[in-house]
Amino acid sequence: MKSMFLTASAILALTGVSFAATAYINQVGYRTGDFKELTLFEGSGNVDFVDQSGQTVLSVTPSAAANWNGSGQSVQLVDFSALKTPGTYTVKVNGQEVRKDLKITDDAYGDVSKALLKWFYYQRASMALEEQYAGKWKRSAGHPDMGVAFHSSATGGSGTVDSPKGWYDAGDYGKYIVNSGISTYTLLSLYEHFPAYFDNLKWNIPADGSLPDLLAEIKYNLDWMLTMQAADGGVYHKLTTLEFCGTIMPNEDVDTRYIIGKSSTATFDFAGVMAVAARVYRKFDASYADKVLEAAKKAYEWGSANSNVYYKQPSDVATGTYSDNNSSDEKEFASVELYVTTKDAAYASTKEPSGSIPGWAEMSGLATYCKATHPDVFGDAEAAKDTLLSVADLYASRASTGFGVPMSKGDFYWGSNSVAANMGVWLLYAYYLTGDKKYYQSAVKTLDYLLGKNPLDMSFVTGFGSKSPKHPHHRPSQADGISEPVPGMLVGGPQPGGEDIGSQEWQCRDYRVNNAPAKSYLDDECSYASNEVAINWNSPAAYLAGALQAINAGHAPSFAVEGLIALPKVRPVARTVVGSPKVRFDTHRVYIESNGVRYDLKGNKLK
Ligand code: G3I
Ligand code: 9MR
Repeated sequence: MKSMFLTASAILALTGVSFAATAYINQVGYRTGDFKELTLFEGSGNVDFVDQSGQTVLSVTPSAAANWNGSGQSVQLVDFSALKTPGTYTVKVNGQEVRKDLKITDDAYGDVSKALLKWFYYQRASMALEEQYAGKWKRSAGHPDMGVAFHSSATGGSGTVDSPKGWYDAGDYGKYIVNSGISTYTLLSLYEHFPAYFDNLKWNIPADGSLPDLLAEIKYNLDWMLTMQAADGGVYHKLTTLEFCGTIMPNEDVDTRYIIGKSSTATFDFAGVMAVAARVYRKFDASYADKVLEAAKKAYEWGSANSNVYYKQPSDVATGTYSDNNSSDEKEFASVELYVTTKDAAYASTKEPSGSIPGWAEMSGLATYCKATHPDVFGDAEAAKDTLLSVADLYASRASTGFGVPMSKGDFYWGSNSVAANMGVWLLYAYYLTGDKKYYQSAVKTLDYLLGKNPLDMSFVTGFGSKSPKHPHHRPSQADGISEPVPGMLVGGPQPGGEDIGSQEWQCRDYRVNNAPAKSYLDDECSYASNEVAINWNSPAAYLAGALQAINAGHAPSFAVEGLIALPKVRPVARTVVGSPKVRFDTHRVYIESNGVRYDLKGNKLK
């Protein structure tokens, strides 16, 4: 039988109504000299870029429309890299104005990259946040975590232990070793890849100057993690109350906190993180490096003898579980990192490299990073590199069509924004190892997604972009009486699981969109499954934005291929450079050479 129904577009065509085009952009901004792309929905004709004086400075024909299974939309990609003059532009599609907020600036990611890092300061337990650092988000100290008792599940623990400091995990005030593991590792790797860049970068946190800000911040959490190790080397799973508290500030949450559980996964995560920390902190504080390395070795030993002690939530506990009944990936992560630090054959590993995107329960991809970037240490570094590149090729090919992002519909689960951010990080590793621009550009596209080039048309980082989350599930932001949420937080992001939907007063209305996982999101405090924040989500976003900043400031990881860094546009260099300066680069950095003397890009003499 012939259909008696007309399609929506046919009706609109008959009535003469046309769809309004939407242009999805990175709302925070595009870097002047960089690759630039927006995504167009329901557009027809050319896309024009109009400057403040009303002049059309660029006109682009979009790519052919393609479907994206994340949102079920048919969209076109618009490459406007040719626009290289800083400014704010209006975007017109077929003559119709669709955006006024397209920004191009030299330092587009500068503020957001620092804010993503600074958020870890806002998550600090056991100390007050002072106005000079925290601004209007200043708050009293909460959770001293001194003399904490052991829950009966924390085997071997007796009496009490002082376990202060550390970062709150997320929107709740718990401290969980498993999630601290991947978060702390990710930030440590950012420093390890770009030490010269982060030695000088500051974002106004309390620091005595003995460490760069990034390492001072990380140490605040490492110090807490160290308190979670038992005398036998095993590591307790978490430090929380028995139940989540209400919507209150840290100092108001005075329920008793316990050390709960002990697990193989927490122990191996701890071992891997401390092994990296031993390398990173050695040049600043050798005795701290020795201490964390000893802790790593003891943990590894306990984990190896107890590799299937899995966390099971006790019946009287209701806080986050981070349970995972497979510790082989955590062990692999700990093995390779301990091997790099010690070169001790006891930590050698012969596991096949994994192509799994890293996550709190899936650490094997981090071992792939480690092997692929240490060809001098691992006999199978080439195999790890092959795996890394084949996964990166898949991400890059996805990003070359559809919405221009590496994610596919199956990637939208709880914390989807961290899946995206980790894909961006993965792509950067491929770029370091090959210098192939397609990986770099795909990483930029991933950051664009997080900052607004997505079907929700919003930046997922609080305080950044024309539209950003206003009501994250984050107790301090909900309870502090300040209308703007704490800045620099990446929310979990869209996903169709709907775990927070229900009829209780603290639950959400159904916000899922059929066949559009990438639109299944609610900017409401109730939505812990799409709008919570978490340290393991901010850390890969901070890595992605921070690494792009470092690369564009002329830095590269020591293992990167020669010529990784594109020569920057030669800008007037500091007057301290005399003679006829030439911009040069080696595997580590871009520098200026003049009369046989080398300078950094600011004109400081290099050794
Ligand atoms: O990994 C699988 C994936 O392979 C599969 O395709 C997908 C589809 O179902 O599911 C994925 O598993 C999900 C897992 O997160 C991935 O990490 C689970 O469905 C999902 O339920 C699980 O959610 C976790 C959530 O706690 C509930 O346990 C989140 O990862 C985790 O980030 C979150 O953590 C909470 C802490 O417990 C407490 N503090 C706040 C924190 C953030 O919300
Ligand atoms: O705030 C909690 C958040 O961190 C967790 O991710 C989430 C799922 O475990 O639970 C939140 O707490 C809620 C609890 O589970 C049920 N009562 C209401 C709490 C606040 O929404």
